[in-house]
Amino acid sequence: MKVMFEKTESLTSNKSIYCPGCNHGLIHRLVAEAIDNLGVREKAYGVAPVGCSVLLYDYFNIDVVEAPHGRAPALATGAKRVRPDMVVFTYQGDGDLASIGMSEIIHAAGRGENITVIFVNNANYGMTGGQMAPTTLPGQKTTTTPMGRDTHSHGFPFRMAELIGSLPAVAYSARVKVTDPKNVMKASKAILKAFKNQVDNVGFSFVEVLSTCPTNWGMTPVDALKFVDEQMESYYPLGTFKDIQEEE
Ligand SMILES: Cc1ncc(C[n+]2csc(CCOP(=O)(O)OP(=O)(O)O)c2C)c(N)n1
Ligand code: SF4
Repeated sequence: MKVMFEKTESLTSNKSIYCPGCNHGLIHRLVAEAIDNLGVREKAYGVAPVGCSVLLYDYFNIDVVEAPHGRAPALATGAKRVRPDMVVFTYQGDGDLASIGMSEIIHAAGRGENITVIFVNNANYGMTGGQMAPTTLPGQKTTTTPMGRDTHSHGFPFRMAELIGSLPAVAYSARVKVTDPKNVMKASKAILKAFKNQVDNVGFSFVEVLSTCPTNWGMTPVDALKFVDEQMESYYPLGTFKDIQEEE
């Protein structure tokens, strides 16, 4: 019988503690598949953030280190420079990457470190109860913006994939979503490319994945997917914002 689905080698069999309908689990799977496809499981080295994916080592069957808040790109830089043979990636939420660790990510991208960054944008601080993040949409209600994000006093959200893509030393920056099978396939390709770039020494590669947080958004998993499609994507367009291989 043809095998339609099996566990990836780079994931453990541990049960996830993510909330029902959260996209973190699916995004983990895509990262693990990329590592398996490239045959680099033994050389893979993940750097976990603060936030809901802090327990990355429970789910990935690879070496994972826990970085202090927002410092994953700095830790990944050190690891990759000491062991260039390793395949080093960070996996970060929007609070971790675009708020607490904004400086670290911009400088790592500015230096063009040969690492892979997976950025999960769910428009709020998930783990700590749904506070406003730098990515919260204008008008979006969170626990710290109960009247909705007011751009006059809270500023505008950062479009990280565009920002990173504007830096000269960056090799690849893209934004994807995982709300349906077609887009999961596109996300899978982008994540694979971001890892392959590192293996091929192409340079700093960044993939932003629009993601759900049904718990803090106060939505069903289905409505949360619709929110990504109908609200998030209009502020955060999908696409490739930098690809030096395409430019050559
Ligand atoms: C310097 C600092 N600021 C804030 C916190 C609290 N904190 C821990 S996890 C977290 C949320 C991170 O959210 P995000 O990165 O968006 O990931 P998610 O949980 O949504 O996946 C916060 C604010 C902290 N521990 N230290
Ligand atoms: S709080 Fe949000 S981001 Fe965290 S596991 Fe639950 S749904 Fe996912």
